Amino acid sequence: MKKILITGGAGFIGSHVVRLFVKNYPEYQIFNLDALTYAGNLENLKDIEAEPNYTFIKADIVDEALMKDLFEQYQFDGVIHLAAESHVDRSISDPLSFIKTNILGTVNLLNAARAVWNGNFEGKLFYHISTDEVYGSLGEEGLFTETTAYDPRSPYSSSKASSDHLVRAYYHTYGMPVVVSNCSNNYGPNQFPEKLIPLAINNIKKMKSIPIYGKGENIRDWLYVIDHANAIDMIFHKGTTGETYNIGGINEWKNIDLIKKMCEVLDRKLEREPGTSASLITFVKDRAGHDMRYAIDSSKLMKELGWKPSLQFEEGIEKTIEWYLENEEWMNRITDGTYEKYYESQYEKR
Ligand code: NAD
Ligand code: TDX
Repeated sequence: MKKILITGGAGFIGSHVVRLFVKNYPEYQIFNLDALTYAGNLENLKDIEAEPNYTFIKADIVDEALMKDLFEQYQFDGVIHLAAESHVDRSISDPLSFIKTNILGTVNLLNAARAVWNGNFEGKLFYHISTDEVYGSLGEEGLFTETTAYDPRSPYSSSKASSDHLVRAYYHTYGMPVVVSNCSNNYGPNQFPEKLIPLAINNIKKMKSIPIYGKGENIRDWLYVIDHANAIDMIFHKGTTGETYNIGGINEWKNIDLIKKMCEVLDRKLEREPGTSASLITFVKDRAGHDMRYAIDSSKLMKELGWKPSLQFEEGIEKTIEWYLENEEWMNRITDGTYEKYYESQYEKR
């Protein structure tokens, strides 16, 4: 039985990847390694926690000795590495924790895998999950491709760029089989409400103001999280070693238009007068170094592996909003005192 280590599996994207692998691959033993930071939530996996091919390991990837011990103990065959500090605003207030987890943590995993695999790479793979933010910021035209030069501009994206380079360095230097994918903004169930979409849903529901940075003109490409998980499955199984794959939704939205669209859907679902939710929109001080536009060319993944996004955005955002409205308890449990403190520190001075 193959042993697959998925890091960060209690987080937003990781939880969908763990569920997909546990359900679709009974022939694999899936190990979910997660430190359970503020962003990690085992409630995201309660439907699969009793499955015989699922094991949870609470551990911090920054702990070098522990990573070595765990690799020796379990002899993992494959790694899908998602654990990271993932929020740009937090990276602006506290860059060091991003350097520790995203750079040192990744190197600890690479070293632990290298020590245990010991040059015998048959059937082994280290798959690093990364972001389109490593490519920097686009103007009105153009798309990021796999050959776009790296130009990260936030502590978060710089730490992810660094980890991408290190993963590729282990391929070139030690011959370790690796693959990297860089994806655009994900949305869907289980996302922590520090990110724009769940934050806006939560605020609209509670009739709190919706903070839009700057003029709301920044553009993001949004992909439904299950489509990302499906792409990860394909790349893990059929991707070419040493290659990079870009993953995107072909779905660009200006922040303000996205929020207006969500306000319409929420007015309808919450049976409010049209325009009620949009009245909560509040323009606030911009994010420092705010990247203007991200847009991804995923044609390599589409042509080589036959992937395509399964959901139109209209359907995806309806499903997402429904999920958050139906899972009020999930939201209430994570927006506790700690979240309130974070929210005040980020937004009271904007
Ligand atoms: P998330 O913040 O929701 O989850 C991160 C998970 O990693 C959490 O469960 C957390 O507990 C765990 N973690 C953090 N530090 C750890 C440590 N030191 N040791 C072990 N576990 C630790 O993040 P996400 O949005 O699900 O993103 C997952 C990955 O995908 C990240 O690598 C991120 O850079 C990448 N990514 C995210 C997006 C997006 O839109 N969210 C897009 C492209 C790529
Ligand atoms: O309150 C807000 N108001 C606002 O206008 C927040 C939280 C965000 N924004 C803007 C900033 C961005 O232009 O909305 C856009 C989306 O912001 P986030 O949800 O914070 O995502 P982003 O910064 O684009 O990064 C996300 O996509 C790439 C993830 O957080 C990263 O982990 C991923 O790599």
